[in-house]
Amino acid sequence: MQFLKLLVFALCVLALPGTRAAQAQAVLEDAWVRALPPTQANTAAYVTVRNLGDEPLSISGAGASLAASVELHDTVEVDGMLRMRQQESVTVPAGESVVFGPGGLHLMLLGLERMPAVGETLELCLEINGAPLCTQAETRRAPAGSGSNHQHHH
Ligand SMILES: [Cu+2]
Repeated sequence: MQFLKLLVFALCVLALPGTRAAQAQAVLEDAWVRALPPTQANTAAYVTVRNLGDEPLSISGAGASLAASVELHDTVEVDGMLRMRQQESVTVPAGESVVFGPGGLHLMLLGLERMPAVGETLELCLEINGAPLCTQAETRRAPAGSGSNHQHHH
């Protein structure tokens, strides 16, 4: 009888829909912000989003300290030119990871109050299944050869 109660309890917890369950599934790793010259008003941030659960996660927005807004961008090649395309949302399949990194998907920090200094940490938040999940992102210079000349024109 005791076992049955426990089982029912466990099933109820597992069945909790939506936000809290989704949050527990998502892990943000290796977040960083690209340092650019202080004259730039925009920059990019990168992070790896791991989905530990067995349901897909949907990233539908983002925010960061110092930035007026943050957009989800992908980088696509059009006629030999790299262009950025805004994404409405990014899906992280069950049990997989999505990497926001130089030359691919990235988080576009727009309208910065000021460019963060190398070593400075910003709070970076992703909206995952409708609820914010935040991490600390350190500002770094992009490693050589990782598309550091890639300019963000819109
Ligand atoms: Cu961009």
